[in-house]
Amino acid sequence: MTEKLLVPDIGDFENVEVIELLVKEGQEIKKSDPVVTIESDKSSVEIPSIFSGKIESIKVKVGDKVSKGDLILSIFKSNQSPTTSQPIPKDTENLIQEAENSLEKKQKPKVEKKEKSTIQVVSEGDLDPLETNEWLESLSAVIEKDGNQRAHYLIKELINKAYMEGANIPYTQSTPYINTIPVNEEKKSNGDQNIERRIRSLIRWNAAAMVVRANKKFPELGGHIGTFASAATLYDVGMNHFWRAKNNKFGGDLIYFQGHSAPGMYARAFLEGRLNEKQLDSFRQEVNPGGLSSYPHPWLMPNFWQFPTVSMGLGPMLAIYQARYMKYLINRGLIKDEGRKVWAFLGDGEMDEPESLGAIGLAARENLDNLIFVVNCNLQRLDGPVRGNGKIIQELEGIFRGAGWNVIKVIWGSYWDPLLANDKTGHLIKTMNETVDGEYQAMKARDGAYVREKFFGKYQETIDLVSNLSDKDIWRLNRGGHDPHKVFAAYDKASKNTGSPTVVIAKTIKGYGMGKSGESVNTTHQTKKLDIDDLMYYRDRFDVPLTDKQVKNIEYYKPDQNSPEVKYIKEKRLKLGGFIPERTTYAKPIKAPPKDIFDNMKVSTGSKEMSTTMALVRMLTNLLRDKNVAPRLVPIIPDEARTFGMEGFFQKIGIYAHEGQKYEPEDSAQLSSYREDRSGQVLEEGINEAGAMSSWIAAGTSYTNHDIEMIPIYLFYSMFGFQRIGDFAWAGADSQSRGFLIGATAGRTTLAGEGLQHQDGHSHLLASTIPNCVSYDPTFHYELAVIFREGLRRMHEKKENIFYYITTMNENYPHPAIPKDKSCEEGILKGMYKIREFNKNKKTKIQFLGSGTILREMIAGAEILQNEYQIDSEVWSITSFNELRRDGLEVERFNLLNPDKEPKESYIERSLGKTEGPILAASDYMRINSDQIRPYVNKSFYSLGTDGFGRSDTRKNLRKFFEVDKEHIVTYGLSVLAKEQLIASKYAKDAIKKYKIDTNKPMPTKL
Ligand SMILES: Cc1ncc(C[n+]2csc(CCOP(=O)(O)OP(=O)(O)O)c2C)c(N)n1
Ligand SMILES: [Mg+2]
Repeated sequence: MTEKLLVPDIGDFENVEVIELLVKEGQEIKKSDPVVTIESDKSSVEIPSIFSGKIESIKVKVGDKVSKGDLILSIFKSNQSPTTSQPIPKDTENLIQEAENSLEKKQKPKVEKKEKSTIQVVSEGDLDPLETNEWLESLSAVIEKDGNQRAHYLIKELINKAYMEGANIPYTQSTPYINTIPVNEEKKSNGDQNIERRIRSLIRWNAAAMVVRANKKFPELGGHIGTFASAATLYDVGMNHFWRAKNNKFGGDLIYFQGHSAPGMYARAFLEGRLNEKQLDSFRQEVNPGGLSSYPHPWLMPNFWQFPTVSMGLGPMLAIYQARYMKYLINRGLIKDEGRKVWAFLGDGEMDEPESLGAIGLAARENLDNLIFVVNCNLQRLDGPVRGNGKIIQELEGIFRGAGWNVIKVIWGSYWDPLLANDKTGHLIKTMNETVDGEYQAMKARDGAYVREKFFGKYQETIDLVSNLSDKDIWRLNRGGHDPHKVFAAYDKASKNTGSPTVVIAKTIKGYGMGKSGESVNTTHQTKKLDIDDLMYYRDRFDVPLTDKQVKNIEYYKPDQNSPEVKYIKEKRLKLGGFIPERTTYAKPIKAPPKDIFDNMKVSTGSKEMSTTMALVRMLTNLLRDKNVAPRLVPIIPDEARTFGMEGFFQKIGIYAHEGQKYEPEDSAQLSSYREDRSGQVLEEGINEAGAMSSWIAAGTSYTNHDIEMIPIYLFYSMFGFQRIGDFAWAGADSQSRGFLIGATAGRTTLAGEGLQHQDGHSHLLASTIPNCVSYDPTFHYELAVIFREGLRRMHEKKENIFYYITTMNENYPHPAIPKDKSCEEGILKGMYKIREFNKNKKTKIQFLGSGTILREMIAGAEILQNEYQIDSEVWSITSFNELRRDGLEVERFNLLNPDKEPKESYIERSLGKTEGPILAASDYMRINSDQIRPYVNKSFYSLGTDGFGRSDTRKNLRKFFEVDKEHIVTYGLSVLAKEQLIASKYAKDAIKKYKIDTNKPMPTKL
């Protein structure tokens, strides 16, 4: 039977132009196949068929204007019954099935019989201790009989009841200052503890030795001993028992190492035979090949480090978004769910960075049970205690628990277990709760006698508790993060947790084992030199088998390849699939789409006006039809899809949502309805540039972390790009991310109404500071097409480790066809090409260099000059001042270093060398943007730009204010020619008068 396909509800738009017919009469199509593309003045969107069948007749043609309810085509419907939901891709279906099968069946938890113990709480403010005790005994009985879950349930019900009865319950997120995992639930490691301790000692020694040796040779090099000294056990347990490497059978766990603990990772790699002594001796000396970088830097050690973490606060966010991205790939059916984990090691001081905690809500919301944070709470940062007057562990527990994380505190080591078991009155826990971090730190800088006095001495009950312990015994009472048993148990639980991310909060001692020189003292962080006595102490503290002479020489200790230690360490790693960290890539390239996919961007739009942002979105819609590129595109937007006209993507490729869509969206009847989907492709990040950038980095490094090349394209307001997330961009560059950053609604005068904080006049300058960022400021749609395709080719086909920053604007104007000149494409990519020549008068000439939308002002100015002042000109489209400068710099350097050779010509010289007249350059950015190329021009050079604060107004007024409109271009052009003595100054004066230019107006930078 014949059905009619009508224009669906397209929201607020009417009379929208048909810009493409995607089907032909007689063609068989399936339900959901796109049939036409329509375009409003803001966005373009494909209309999908709601029937399967053969097209009988098409009722619209390109250029027609359509509205809701108009007939598009009629179709002879096949019998295939329409389905209401999108079919799930095969891979995804299998994955979901697998995941569901692997879900543990919910069972009533088995209750282990354990020794009866009554919970003890000591509180001075207790009105009726007997009554309290009865309640506590009841609770203990419940725990004993029905387990923790039941106890939790009852407590929750009690709180709810009290709340309903009007009691204002003070809510507390933190638990007593003891380990989360009770002793009887600790999973025991099957490792050989003696040999693991010896290995750990050697790693500790070698890590410290490499820092001390480097600083002995070159004191300026610096380095850190204290961080790794506090974290060695946390790393070793992971390395020996938990972290699975990438190999041909498994994708590998991803470990974000704390930046300052890098020496420990090198020291382990040395024992594993991956690094040699010479390399350790080149720690922090990277200029000559073979040096080891100060911190984890994939750019400098591309086969070793995976994640740059040393700029504190980036690691936590990057890890969260990495874990989320991993789930995204799984849910889209692009990688298998192998139970891989993301581990991030963080400092307790680092947790003060707003970014560190900034995304923990997302981690819980997205149920990232593939994510484990380990916060090394050595209680100190660089200058002093993290929370001298409080307790960082308790604070973090509250924050993470409140956000929905699974929290595992590892506070006390095994030596404390008997004491806690004997704490029948609860005074030990009370003391633990009451003691603040400043005291805990001070105690570990002293000795056992001091701890007895200051800690146990607070109550008679605690004095009694340790009365049979010597001061030495008290000193040996260890912290959880230094106890491999406790750490193992915590990691084991963390790895098995489902449904939420886990944070392991481990208490350690900064500079553990460094003795007087640096253990738990405020200066620990910066200790990089140890004198002989300190080294001897360190050796003895960890039983490192070195002679005094070897210690004096600060020799490394490397056991023989056949020693039990080396065999053990290698065996453990072999069992876990290989070495960590290691950075490899086996991703296949993505073939760049054929040039013709961009053909519609190379013809003139005639009188039709559009913005480059819209042209870009159109281009992406085209790319989504390329079978190689389409599945790999990762569009990322921080709540700006509608601003950029991208709402058509919601229906077409869906918004990623791990829970799918549990509600019928308000706009469900509309073509661009807000569609969330478990296998959705768009990452809609909310108002969260840092998160969006972290997603971009995760996707841009997918080729190495997941062995699949992906094409992230992150669109943002250009002002909220580099300026907002500059440090992430730098980390993305270090990570060798590949992908596109799109600074949309760009320009100081082009984004008219938004005003000072929105109007961008410098993002290109910020982009230029990143060496592997290639940036462009195109004006016309064909320029954008040429640049984008080349980006796809260079990054994703040829695998160059660069990324692209392209600005697009929201000003609508007609776009011409690409010039016929064959060298035009080369020029677009190099940074400049001649777009217009005005030579009617054959007298005086000026060269105009224009960029972005200001190029159009220049073309208009050049026309006025020719027609009204008989001045000829050549107008050059500058697609990238940044790229031109890079080329100029390189050529100049070559020429200076090769004085005897024929000098090379920069691209700028090649383009402008033979032209006549002075140069006037302008862009919608600060003058320094175009000034960048001044040294390579060898001609009189002047520039205009938008220096100063933006403000809201019309584009016309803004351009007048910043003096980049066509009238100012004409006037300044005449003035430049007068200054160069090519014309009389009266023409410039006339123009000033004619255009009512106020010569007394202060510089816009002062307004
Ligand atoms: C963004 C940033 N700011 C400052 C620093 C300098 N810095 C390096 S380590 C450090 C203290 C780190 O303390 P913490 O996070 O507790 O780590 P720990 O060494 O104690 O494990 C500081 C301030 C940095 N690396 N990054
Ligand atoms: Mg610290």
